[in-house]
Amino acid sequence: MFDTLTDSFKNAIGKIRFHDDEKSLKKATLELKKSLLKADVHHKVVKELIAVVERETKANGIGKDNFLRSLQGELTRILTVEGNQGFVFASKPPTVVMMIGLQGSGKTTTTGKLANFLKEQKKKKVLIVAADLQRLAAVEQLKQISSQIEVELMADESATPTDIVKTALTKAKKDLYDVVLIDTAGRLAIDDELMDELAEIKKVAKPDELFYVADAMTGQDAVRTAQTFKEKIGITGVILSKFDGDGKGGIALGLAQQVGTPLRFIGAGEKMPDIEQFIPDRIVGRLMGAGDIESLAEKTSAVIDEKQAKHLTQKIKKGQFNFNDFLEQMEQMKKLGSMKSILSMVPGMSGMAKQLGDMDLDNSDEINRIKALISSMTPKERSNPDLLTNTRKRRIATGAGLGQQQVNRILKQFKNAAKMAKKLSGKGGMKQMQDMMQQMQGGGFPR
Ligand SMILES: Nc1nc2c(ncn2[C@@H]2O[C@H](COP(=O)(O)OP(=O)(O)OP(=O)(O)O)[C@@H](O)[C@H]2O)c(=O)[nH]1
Ligand SMILES: [Mg+2]
Repeated sequence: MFDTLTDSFKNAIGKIRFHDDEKSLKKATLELKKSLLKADVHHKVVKELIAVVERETKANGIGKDNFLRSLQGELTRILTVEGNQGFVFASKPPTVVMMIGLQGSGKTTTTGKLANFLKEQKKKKVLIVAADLQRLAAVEQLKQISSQIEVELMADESATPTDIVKTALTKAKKDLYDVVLIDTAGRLAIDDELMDELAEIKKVAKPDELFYVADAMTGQDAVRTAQTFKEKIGITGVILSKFDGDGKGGIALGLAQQVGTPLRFIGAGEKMPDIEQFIPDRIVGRLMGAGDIESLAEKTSAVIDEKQAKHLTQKIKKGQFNFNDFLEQMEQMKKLGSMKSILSMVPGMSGMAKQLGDMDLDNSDEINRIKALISSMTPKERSNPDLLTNTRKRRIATGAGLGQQQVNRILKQFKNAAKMAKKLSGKGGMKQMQDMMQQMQGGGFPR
């Protein structure tokens, strides 16, 4: 997610040795400055960062370690501004959140993502409120999203936004909801009518949080509109959406400083799991190529059921991994979000995430072929891959619309994967895994 920035830091750090002179420091800071500007970090933010890193490194002794430490400290300082971090629950539920922003910035999608995050990772009861009654399609969109993630929605096309918010709050208190998320309407540009409507809703909702949703692809414009929304309505957090489309990523660095409001979440993808908390020291770890094990652990423990995982390991050990297990695994993987974002949290793997590109579990041809193949099997065949004789394989191939060779290839792959998993799960397997990881690394920072 932060590939370009991570590369910038790596290049700059490469210019300086463990003990070095002022000339190399100059080279390193120049490299840093150039690449930060290229990544779209605001020039004022860059200037300040460079000045501090240069001053501190000189004071502490010019060398790689001091340069790194200073850079790390400065990045954390830039990303940390006064206010809440991640999602903060009100002392008395429900926590009321109002989502605001320009048209098409991603408010509705982000509302769904947040609801999904709160439900899956924090195990909370969430109510979504459709306070965007401008367009019929807007309510329809929210209906689709909330039924997909199985979260309650409050919508009434004939009510006014303030009325529906009132009704929703009463319901939330009565039915003990933990969080109420209010999706509001957007406009192409900031106008008085919109600001009045939002102010009205705010008066009724008395939100604990006002999240401004900023489209990362609009760059510095996102910063300016955030400032205006902050002045006119007041905001307590910024969510940067469409970060997947912004190859440079610099906007995430300067945004909090420039607006003076903490960045709370980053959305990077159109799917519901594609959202991450923005916690400054964790993000700095990732920027420095050190991964973010904490976030990864949170994400996986919320999605992966420990009992089920143990059961599966047992099966793998006994060589009983079957097609049903495979389908189940795929469903769990999907809940984790994109492969790329998962890999970027693993120390030393960010480089690999870049090479891998985005493997989409819904749209990958290969995975669709495997799924088609499995759906053409009888329940017995699914739970026992050894049953697959040639006659059965031919029937399955026809059913799945695949060629005989394709079927053979996929089945062979499946067998090999199960074998490999069995091997890795056995004695010394962990060591093999680590060796494999080590070989794949080499992308991280020298430490
Ligand atoms: N690639 C990508 N697309 C996104 C992301 N967030 C939202 N989108 C897409 O952006 C488009 C607009 O998103 P919406 O959530 O409808 O935006 P909105 O702010 O609710 O728009 P209005 O209600 O019209 O003001 C949709 O096509 C979303 O799928 C993201 O993080 N990444
Ligand atoms: Mg919307």
